[in-house]
Amino acid sequence: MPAERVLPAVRLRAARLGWTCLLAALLSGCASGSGAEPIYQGSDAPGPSASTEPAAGISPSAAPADGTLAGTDPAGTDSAGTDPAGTDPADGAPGAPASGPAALPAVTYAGDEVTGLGVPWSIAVLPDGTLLFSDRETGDIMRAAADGTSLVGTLPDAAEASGEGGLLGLAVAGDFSDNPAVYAYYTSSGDNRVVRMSYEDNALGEPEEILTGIPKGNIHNGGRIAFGPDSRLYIGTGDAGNGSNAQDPESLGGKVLRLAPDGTVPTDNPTPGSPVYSRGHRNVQGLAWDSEERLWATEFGPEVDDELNLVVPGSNYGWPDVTGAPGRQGFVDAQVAWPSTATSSPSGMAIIDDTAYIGGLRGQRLWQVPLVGGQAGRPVSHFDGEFGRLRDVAEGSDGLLVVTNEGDGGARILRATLD
Ligand SMILES: [Ca+2]
Repeated sequence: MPAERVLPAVRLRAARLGWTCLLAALLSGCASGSGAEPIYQGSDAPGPSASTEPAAGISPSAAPADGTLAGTDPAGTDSAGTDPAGTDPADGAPGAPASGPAALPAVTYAGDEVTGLGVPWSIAVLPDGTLLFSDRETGDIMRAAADGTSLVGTLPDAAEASGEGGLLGLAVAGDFSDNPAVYAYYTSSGDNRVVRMSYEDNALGEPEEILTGIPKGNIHNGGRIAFGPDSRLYIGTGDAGNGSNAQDPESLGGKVLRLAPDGTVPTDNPTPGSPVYSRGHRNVQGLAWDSEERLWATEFGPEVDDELNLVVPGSNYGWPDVTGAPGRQGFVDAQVAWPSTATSSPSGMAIIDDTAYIGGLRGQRLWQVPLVGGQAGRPVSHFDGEFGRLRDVAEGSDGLLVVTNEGDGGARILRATLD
């Protein structure tokens, strides 16, 4: 199944190379075009893109040539990679809009929403604007609203987790107003799991198991959960420190999973009866959808090749066999591969107006990535080092909400406007 899904994409990209090379050859000769990895030809779309990215922290020397923008804009060749679709309107890319590139919104820090936090990991925004956020170490789920901040519930066994585990992702469904419930992903004594709790009068009910048996480890526990535009619950997991989990179709580790809100497996999942939606992931901590309802996911790489992936159901994203965008048959290349985890470690992500906003942990910066027609453009960074590690990003009532992750009371949720 993966091969069937992947090959058409490769063909599409190969078709674009004609355009790419025509343009790129004028600039730099379409260097690797005839090699085994035609896919990210356009990445070197060289000069122009680099010019948009002086502050991004992608090492300038590495940026153009090493696949930083892996496959980001095979069609692109365009400046900033923002215009892949625009350059190849005839390529038949599904859903590719004909609109051209637009300047990326300016991102401006606009104050703190909540301060003095412990180890916040995830935020969920309720329809009335109330914020819920999790604390990884205490297992607390807190509420922040105009009338103050309060505790709405605790998952005590999450607090016993060690390493990177604990209370991780939170999510609320689109029908929250009719069926108020909060979903949480946490590390228990024996596994990682997803539970649902009713939410009434600013308090959570007893947790009900939605999915159990996700492998746990000291590292790579994944943990992001989000409801898609299809009202399904998507779950980003990690390999729990064992790379083979990611390729094992029977393991829930190293996957993007998809479930109905009640925990049952949707009949239209790629593999009947399996929650596995895509595999070959190392540690997924960001999930969000663009305007065409395409799912994007971030994951941590091993020192190199932090990734932003366009998730195609049933596909294989390579870990642990490959990382980044090597163009290996049977694996889907990352659309963005940051050459060093020192500049990224991409965690939570929000997509607003087809621009992704990604919190960088080790990189201590907010990455902004244009997404056009299912292709990522060149990342631009903001807040480099200003607020420490950035753990999660969500869309707020007026721009972004960003969770910082300094620990020891130094963490906060800040606001940023997009203009
Ligand atoms: Ca990968």
